[in-house]
Amino acid sequence: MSLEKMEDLQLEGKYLQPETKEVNGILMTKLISDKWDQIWSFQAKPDDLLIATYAKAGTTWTQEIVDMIQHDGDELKCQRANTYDRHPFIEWTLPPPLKSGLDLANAMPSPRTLKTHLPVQLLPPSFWKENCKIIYVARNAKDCLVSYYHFSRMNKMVPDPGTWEEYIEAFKAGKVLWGSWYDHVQGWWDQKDKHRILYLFYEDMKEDPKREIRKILKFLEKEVTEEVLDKIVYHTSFQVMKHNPMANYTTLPSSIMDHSISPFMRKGMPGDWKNHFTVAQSEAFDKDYRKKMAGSTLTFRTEV
Ligand code: PPS
Repeated sequence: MSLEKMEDLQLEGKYLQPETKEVNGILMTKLISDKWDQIWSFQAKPDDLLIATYAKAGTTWTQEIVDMIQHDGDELKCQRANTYDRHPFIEWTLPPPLKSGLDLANAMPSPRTLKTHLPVQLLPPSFWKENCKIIYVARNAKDCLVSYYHFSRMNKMVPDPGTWEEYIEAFKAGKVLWGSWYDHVQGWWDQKDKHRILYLFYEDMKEDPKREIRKILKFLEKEVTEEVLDKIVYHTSFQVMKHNPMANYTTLPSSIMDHSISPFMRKGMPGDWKNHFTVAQSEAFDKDYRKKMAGSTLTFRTEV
């Protein structure tokens, strides 16, 4: 997509601070909602690999790991394009002439690696029909919330988050783009043994990236030497990705993502929620969390 074009459209007020509109009860941008029939009928192919996450759960990190695996640890090949052009974000819709996720995906030769934040019930059915491999990454709710809050402050393509207090309530109520975190992580968890889904946790990736990358290698039926594995760990570390313009979203105009408000690669660690929640906010959040996740076998670590 042309950055000048994006800025032109932004000046015309065409898509910044977007309107929202629900799809089957899930909050989306109006642009996504209006295009929903086309998104729902997206044709997946058997050799597509899908990286699915709730927003801010470690999508970009996983995309970089997968790309490095697919390119045998050649970091220069992985710098061929921005993350969002290497791996189309299938539901992400921008006004023409900007390219939407569907346009990019449909134009991409196979095998494709795709990204989505859709809750499991909204995944286009062709992914199930074609039995595609899916990597799902989950991150604990409080760190997701913090990351999403700062992202919503710096990214003019998503709604303004309001105050911190307001945002906590919106997140708890699932009144944020892509809906409820609780339903998302649980919905995908319930499907993980019925389909080809590798369910990973951000906290585990942070604790032992090599161990988690080995899981991805096995899932993708790929083998690399120990030397290549070390290269993948290094080039997908937070510190290295933070300075990689093809992975850190800094090539977008600052009128769209303003990294001076909060960088996309912000902290990259579990437990940062402690620097944001007051004790009272944390207790209230935990109480509500226990109710929403009651009976679930899914557990998260909130620090490592
Ligand atoms: S998005 O916009 O939904 O695709 O965002 P997403 O990539 O899922 O999440 C962004 C958060 O992931 C952190 N990040 C990383 N953490 C650890 N290691 C690596 N390599 C890494 N790359 C990205 C990023 O910093 C965001 O988290 P916060 O907590 O805001 O720092």
